[in-house]
Amino acid sequence: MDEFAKTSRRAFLRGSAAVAAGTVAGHAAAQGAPDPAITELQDWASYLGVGVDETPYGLPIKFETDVVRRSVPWLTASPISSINFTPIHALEGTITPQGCAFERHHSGAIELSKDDYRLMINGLVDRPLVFTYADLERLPRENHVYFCECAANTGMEWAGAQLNGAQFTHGMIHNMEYTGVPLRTLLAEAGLDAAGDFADKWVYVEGADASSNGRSIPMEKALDDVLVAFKANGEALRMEHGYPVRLVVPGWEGNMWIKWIRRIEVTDAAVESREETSKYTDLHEDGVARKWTWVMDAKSIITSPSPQMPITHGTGPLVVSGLAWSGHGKITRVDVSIDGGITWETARLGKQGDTKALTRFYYDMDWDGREMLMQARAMDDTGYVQPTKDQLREMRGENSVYHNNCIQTWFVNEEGVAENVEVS
Ligand SMILES: Nc1nc2c(c(=O)[nH]1)N[C@H]1C(S)=C(S)[C@@H](COP(=O)(O)O)O[C@H]1N2
Ligand SMILES: [Mo]
Repeated sequence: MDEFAKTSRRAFLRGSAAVAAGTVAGHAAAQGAPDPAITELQDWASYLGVGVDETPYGLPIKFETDVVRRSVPWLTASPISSINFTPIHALEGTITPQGCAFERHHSGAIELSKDDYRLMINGLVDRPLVFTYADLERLPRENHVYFCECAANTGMEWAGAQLNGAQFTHGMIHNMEYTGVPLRTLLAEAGLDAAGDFADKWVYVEGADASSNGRSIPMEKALDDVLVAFKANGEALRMEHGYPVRLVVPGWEGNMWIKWIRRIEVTDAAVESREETSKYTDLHEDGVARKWTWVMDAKSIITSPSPQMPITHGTGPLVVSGLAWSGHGKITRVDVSIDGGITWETARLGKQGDTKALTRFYYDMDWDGREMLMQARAMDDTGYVQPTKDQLREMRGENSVYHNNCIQTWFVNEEGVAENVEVS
């Protein structure tokens, strides 16, 4: 074991020396001076580290404590009915750790134990039922990765470039692997099949919190891919994401993903609750609001470089990294522009896009130190192409809030500093 540790340390030293010598812009190589980080015995090699009994549940190391959710205090009147944002600028890959996945509450996050948990199914079913948490664990379950995007994501940007950071313009999104029971399984238990003609029926779904956040979902979607989920990324849901059970409504706006889900009523019409009338409807230029825009259209964002992730290494190889997603299906292609949308190059997908889940894309370029207007545009397997802000504004005007999936622009200056701007 010891021998292995020594060998690998030597291998590492050789590796990093080679890198330093081979990189023209390498700091140590340029100065020609010995780098004490390599030549001197470091603390962490001279003393013993922390024992395994110190961290029964691991937290990020102290050097990463800025990779956290952040909020914009002026956005809402109180932190109870509010939102915070995922630090998407600092994350990689596609899975969002629960601890920094954005939260959106209408009446705060509640503490509801598995013992106290009940889920009722009533309304137009043969057998109204109440499930305990243990009941849910005995039904066949599935695992799926899905993104959850609040319809208000990017909603502050309609009238102009506003918030300076991908975390704030696009951070009302997370992407997790959910474990849960298909809603159709629960509805079948309650005797929906026997009820016969349910094609035009709805479910009205409520949470156990004071806001209840009730939403109507058409039966076709309820029987398709909706999950009643109790795990995310392999572990129990965090309180703020609906512990012990939440609804997962793939590809549809986050508001329908009812947390602390307590009741599912089968109805013959949409309830037209607050959350689907006065909120989460889309104001148009002509003053008319459109309702039931449930699906989140294709969208993308360059996460680095971005205002919180300036280029700090100077010219040369630059990894442009970003995220793309579509509530209609899979991302098939992402293009990147560095000249404000005049010319486009096709980006490389980290891996083939999953349906209704985040897809990572990369654009590997050589930066010559010139100013850039960086954009990404996503395409999905329906053939849809992410629109420009001007295209969206033609219909929606500037006073809309929800469903802003426009192409975002970052201006990067010669120092590598990035800023939220608009091009037209
Ligand atoms: N019960 C309940 N469910 C809820 C909400 C709520 O306030 N109460 N907020 C909704 C909104 S608007 C969004 S965008 C998502 C956010 O999920 P998250 O907090 O896990 O990110 O939950 C939805 N489900
Ligand atoms: Mo939301």
